[in-house]
Amino acid sequence: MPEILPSVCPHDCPSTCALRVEKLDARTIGKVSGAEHPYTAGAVCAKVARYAERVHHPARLAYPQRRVGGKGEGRFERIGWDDALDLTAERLRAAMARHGAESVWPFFYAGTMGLVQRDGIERLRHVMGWSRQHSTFCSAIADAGWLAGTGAKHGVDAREIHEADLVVVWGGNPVHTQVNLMHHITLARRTRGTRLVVIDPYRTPTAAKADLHLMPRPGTDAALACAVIHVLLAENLADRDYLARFTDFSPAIEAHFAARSPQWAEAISGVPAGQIREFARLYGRTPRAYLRLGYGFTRSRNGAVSMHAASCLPAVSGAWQHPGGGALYSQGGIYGLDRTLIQGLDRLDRGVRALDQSRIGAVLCGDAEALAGGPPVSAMLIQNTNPALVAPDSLAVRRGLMREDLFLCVHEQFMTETARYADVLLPATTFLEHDDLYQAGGHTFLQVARPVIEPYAECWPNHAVLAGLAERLGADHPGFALDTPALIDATLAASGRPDAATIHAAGGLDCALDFRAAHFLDGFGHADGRFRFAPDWAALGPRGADMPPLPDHWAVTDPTDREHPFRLVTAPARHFLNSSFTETASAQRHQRRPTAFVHPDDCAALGIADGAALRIGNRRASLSLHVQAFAGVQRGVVIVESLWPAAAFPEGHGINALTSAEPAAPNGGAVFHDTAVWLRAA
Ligand SMILES: Nc1nc2c(c(=O)[nH]1)N[C@H]1C(S)=C(S)[C@@H](COP(=O)(O)OP(=O)(O)OC[C@H]3O[C@@H](n4cnc5c(=O)[nH]c(N)nc54)[C@H](O)[C@@H]3O)O[C@H]1N2
Ligand SMILES: Nc1nc2c(c(=O)[nH]1)N[C@H]1C(S)=C(S)[C@@H](COP(=O)(O)OP(=O)(O)OC[C@H]3O[C@@H](n4cnc5c(=O)[nH]c(N)nc54)[C@H](O)[C@@H]3O)O[C@H]1N2
Ligand code: SF4
Ligand SMILES: [Mo]
Repeated sequence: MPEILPSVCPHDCPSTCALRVEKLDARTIGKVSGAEHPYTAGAVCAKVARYAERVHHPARLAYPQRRVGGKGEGRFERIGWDDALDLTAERLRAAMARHGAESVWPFFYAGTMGLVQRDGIERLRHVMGWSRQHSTFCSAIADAGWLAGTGAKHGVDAREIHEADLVVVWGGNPVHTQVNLMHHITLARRTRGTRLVVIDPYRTPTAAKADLHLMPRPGTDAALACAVIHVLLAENLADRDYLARFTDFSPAIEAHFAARSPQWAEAISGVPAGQIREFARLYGRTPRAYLRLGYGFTRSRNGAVSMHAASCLPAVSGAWQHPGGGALYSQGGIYGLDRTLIQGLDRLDRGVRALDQSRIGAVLCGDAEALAGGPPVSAMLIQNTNPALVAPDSLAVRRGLMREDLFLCVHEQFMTETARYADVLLPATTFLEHDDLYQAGGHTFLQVARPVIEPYAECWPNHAVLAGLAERLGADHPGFALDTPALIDATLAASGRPDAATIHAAGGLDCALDFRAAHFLDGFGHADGRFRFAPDWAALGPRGADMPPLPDHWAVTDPTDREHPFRLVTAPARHFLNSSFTETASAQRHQRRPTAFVHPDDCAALGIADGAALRIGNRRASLSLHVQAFAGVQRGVVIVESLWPAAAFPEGHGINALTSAEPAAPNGGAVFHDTAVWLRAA
């Protein structure tokens, strides 16, 4: 019998699954499955069930390397760890000597969600005074939109789905992106007859399972939400007492919604007025209505307005008061961890410039505004992200990475699009080979994971690389002197939580808020305790001033015109996780080839046969892929499930060559699902 060890999935996914890993020997795993944990409930996605394929992949980076070919060519020679870290430290010091500390820009994202391995790079940054990162790839827009109304980043426990009579999945596709949520919804439907409504511009596998699927044009969700509220108010389905006690509702706000009818919303969203009314009545007549708000509908220039508008629904109906009623976007705000030691917050200087990670192309290409008027970025250290593929306006990113005067150190598990541009390339462990501490967005558990197997070849964890550089750079901070388990224990102690061994032995620590707090029954997160229909957008970011004062359709999305008649949505593919897993043969087999879902009538109008070659493009770039005639989408909308590697396209660049790096309001954020394009037969 192989040994079975516990672990935690580190990937960038709200589920943060509690895992059971079959250990075959000191260096080898077998199957991965879901642990008996209240949220994971024994289920994991197919990608991670097959993790042996990724962790034991022959293309794993095995040892440090130094570039010998031209930038981006991908030719390297093997070197030792000492040489690699010496060389990196020397080049970082040289950049600082030439242009100052702000010319070094450490860059990271959530390839691992472990707090030590993901966020430790912040400690080195702050101690050295290097440029800060404004993290905007994923949640900046959604966070602002959610906080605008509720004022606090938490919501109703997903376990309450079992007490709900209606679940609304708005702008999320859990069958692809968060399989455990689907598991709980399916159980509730079976045991309680819970109904499911999905709001998504295409018939995703989640939408295909729904009792009702509303299929708006991308970027029109606020109009839809306003019309739903219009019906609730007009048909006596609003909870007037709740509105008066818990919100800033007023006659002026009522008049605003009275002018936003289902017919008005139909003209904007393409969702039939009758369907909007049907949904509003179902929602308004179901006290136990659970709204699960995804990220997808916020990846637009008006995404924060859409998120806020949708979050107004339970404030109008009063669903927050009932078991199984209310909303969840993320539980990210409940953990209350003291991150000082991990992130070196005691050394944070807010006077140091912060550069927007989604504008990495403009930053590296020397755009003065993107550089906040400061020096050029001339050295980078990248961990846990693949910006050459995943950042918007990716051709600009690649132009920037080609700069001969830029020093780039990439710490990675695989030879990604970004790794190919490295001057120094370092091999990273996976979560199965290092310790970490995890919190979750989709559930409420803090979890600790220990290594299951020994590090592969010469791979190092992120923490070790940072400590090695800190030593060479003379960066002094207690966090570098501790090993990862000690860093976790010190963080837990500073946060008033039990130690790592206790949490590990218990299979996690439930940090759920009690019913009243989770349902905001003691008030919302704002000073006056009220939900806000009229947000203070300006307080949420520098681009808040021009935003609509009340929920409304805000027509700032990439406009279609005669040359660009289609709206492109680049929704996540089931078998890829951002740019991860694209290296595995099984994922490639399942996803087949880059495909555009296009309405059959649009295919006919364009003279493109189902399965034919297709080109998609705009002013930034064009790409070749294949078409699939697909009736589950409005005319004028095209879906390309992502993120295929650049090499999957004959042009050698990925889908983000088409997306814009224009920052969303109010606080920045990438607008991945907001792109006007043309389609042509290839
Ligand atoms: N298999 C897989 N799982 C993943 C990921 C992955 O790439 N692959 N990525 C992970 C990450 S980093 C994240 S942040 C989460 C994201 O997971 P989700 O919260 O599910 O968000 P998205 O996947 O961006 O988009 C979800 C849905 O939103 C829809 N959508 C796009 N535009 C609009 C719109 O204007 N209105 C409405 N109503 N819907 C819209 C898309 O069509 C898509 O079906 O998933 C995580 N899980
Ligand atoms: N067109 C389009 N673009 C998108 C999106 C979309 O929906 N459409 N989604 C966006 C979203 S929501 C996100 S979050 C971003 C995410 O995009 P990325 O930040 O690139 O995220 P991942 O692909 O999850 O992980 C990046 C890398 O982290 C590495 N990694 C994992 N663990 C470790 C570790 O412990 N140490 C080190 N050194 N490396 C590690 C992996 O090998 C992987 O190559 O993509 C965004 N880009
Ligand atoms: S569903 Fe998400 S958290 Fe769970 S195993 Fe898959 S990627 Fe990891
Ligand atoms: Mo994300």
